[in-house]
Amino acid sequence: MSALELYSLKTELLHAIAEASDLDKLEEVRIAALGKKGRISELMQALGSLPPDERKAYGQVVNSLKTSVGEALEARRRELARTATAEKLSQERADVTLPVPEGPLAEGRIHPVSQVTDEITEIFAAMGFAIAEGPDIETDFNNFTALNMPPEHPARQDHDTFYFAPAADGTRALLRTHTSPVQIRAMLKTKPPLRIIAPGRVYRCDSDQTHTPMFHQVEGLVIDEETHLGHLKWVLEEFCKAFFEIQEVKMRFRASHFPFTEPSMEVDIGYARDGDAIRIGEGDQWLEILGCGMVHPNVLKNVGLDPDRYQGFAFGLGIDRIAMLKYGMPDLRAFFAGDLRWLKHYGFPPLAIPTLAAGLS
Ligand code: 2NL
Repeated sequence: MSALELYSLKTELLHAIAEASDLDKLEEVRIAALGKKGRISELMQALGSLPPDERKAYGQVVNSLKTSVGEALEARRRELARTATAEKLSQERADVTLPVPEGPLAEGRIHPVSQVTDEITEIFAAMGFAIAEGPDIETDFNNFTALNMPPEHPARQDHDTFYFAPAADGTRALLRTHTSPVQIRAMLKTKPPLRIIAPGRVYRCDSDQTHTPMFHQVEGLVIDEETHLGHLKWVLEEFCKAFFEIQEVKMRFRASHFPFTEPSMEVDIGYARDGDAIRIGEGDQWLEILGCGMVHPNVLKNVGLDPDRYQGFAFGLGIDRIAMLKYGMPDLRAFFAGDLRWLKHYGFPPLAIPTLAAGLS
């Protein structure tokens, strides 16, 4: 091939590269030039049959042609890939203001227990509490002994505990009867100050109209050096206002007893009947909603904290009960029956995530 022919081949190939309008077309050009039977590859193969004195100079020309074409191919490939991505992005842009299409996302419902758990954790998270979790299967120490209920303590009987078969060393695992063991684990692991809430499943061998063998609880715990009852009252008042979405709340703290707190209190919230509905926060009827108190010095000692330096408060409430109250669900057992008609009626849309800013419910 003459120098002129080589030059025009180069012009032709560079032109075809520039004209290739997508990556597939560019690939065709590449194969036609540099593929096994491509035009440049054939020139390279023909080198072998040239007389040695011509081979070197001609080889250099063909090689430089090959390099130029290769570089032009790569530059064009990058350019086309970039525009292909931009094109794809512009076509695949999602309009997030469109309604959720028919399908699982529109059909599905969030169980009221999950909804209320999210509402409660959202409120405490905004007050600076961290969320703690632990296993459903617990040790006797974490569930009872550490909480100031030694092996023969009578309060253990009130818990109707599900025990596992004893291990070889005589210890018996159990299904936690409250979420307190989560807070015991937290105190054993993390040095104060501590502010946590522990939501989760708990188990008691008890089943009737108002009790199911598995139910849900949230407990809260604050441990610091100057924590007192005033803090506890404020936290619970703010919680009730936020949870029931009301401006003012009437609350009553009654003396009570728990082995793990001293003093201990049960908290009632005022309400009024309004036909079939009840109005929370006003009126002269009382409804018990939670238990609380200052953490017992023995509990602090049991997790290795000095009760002369640290104090704290704790509280516990039943999620299922408070969900029934807020959303007017009359029958606890329906919660765990798995009836889709019930879930359709009482469940929550999956994308309506409760936040304090947008309103909880
Ligand atoms: C109730 C009462 C309560 C606690 C739970 C607690 C946890 C630790 C230490 C001290 Cl680690 N206390 N939890 C305290 C008072 C009451 O629950 O009626 N729950 C449904």
